[in-house]
Amino acid sequence: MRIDVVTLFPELVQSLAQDGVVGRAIVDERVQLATWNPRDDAKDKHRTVDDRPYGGGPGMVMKVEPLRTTIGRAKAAATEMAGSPVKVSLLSPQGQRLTQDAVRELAQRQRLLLVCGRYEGIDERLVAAEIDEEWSIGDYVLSGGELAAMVMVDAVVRLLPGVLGHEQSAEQDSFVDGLLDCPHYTRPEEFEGHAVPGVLLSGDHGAIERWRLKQALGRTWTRRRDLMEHKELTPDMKKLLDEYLNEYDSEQDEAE
Ligand code: 58G
Repeated sequence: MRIDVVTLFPELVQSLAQDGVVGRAIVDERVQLATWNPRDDAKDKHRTVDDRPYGGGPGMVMKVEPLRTTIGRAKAAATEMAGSPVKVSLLSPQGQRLTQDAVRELAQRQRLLLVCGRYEGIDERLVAAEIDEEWSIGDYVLSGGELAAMVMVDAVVRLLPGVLGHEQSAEQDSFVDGLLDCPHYTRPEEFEGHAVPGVLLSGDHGAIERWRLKQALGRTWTRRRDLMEHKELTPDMKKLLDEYLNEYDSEQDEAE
């Protein structure tokens, strides 16, 4: 996948390439990450990218130019690679919510072109002319689109074929079947008087799978019931959830 990011802070976005899953994917050439800085397209002496808002009020607004030129350059470079035009995506609190379903859809694409705003936002005429879709990572305000874009890149890249090893395949994750993840344990077998659940030491893979599903169902029910409202549970899942609620009644989750 090719990812182009328009940003006044290219070093911040490129820090994704330094470590971790995304860094590895870039080294392995499964992902190309390019950044485009509107500052480089500002022709005046002070390389101005912002201006005061019409109508007054605090803060500044990103000007149509040079941002339009930068988006145009990024678009041309991204399109050159594969022919078909790339969708231009803006990160903002006004966008569509980035859910795991949305991440899965984005991971199917050949290219992403992400536009990061700063200040109070971007001149709306630029949004109308150049932006194809708007995404939000959640209901809070950030001082720039970069962190939101980086969240999107991380979530998408880890779903690309070959990026995660067999070991921690994305299929094993939380949200894959719309449920929260089960708890995980590693050595030591006992920590401050708390033992690892016995079933995980049993070697009975069927029992382990059922325990994990039971935990996922129980945690989702107690912590995020909203995720389950539209989910059809099989009779077996209902039984596991019931068992969980009887076993963990007034324990763990309630105390948390
Ligand atoms: C219009 C309005 C265009 C994303 C604001 C651009 C970005 C939160 C999120 C903007 C963000 C999120 C200005 C600063 C948006 C820019 C940016 N805040 N929840 N801040 O995904």
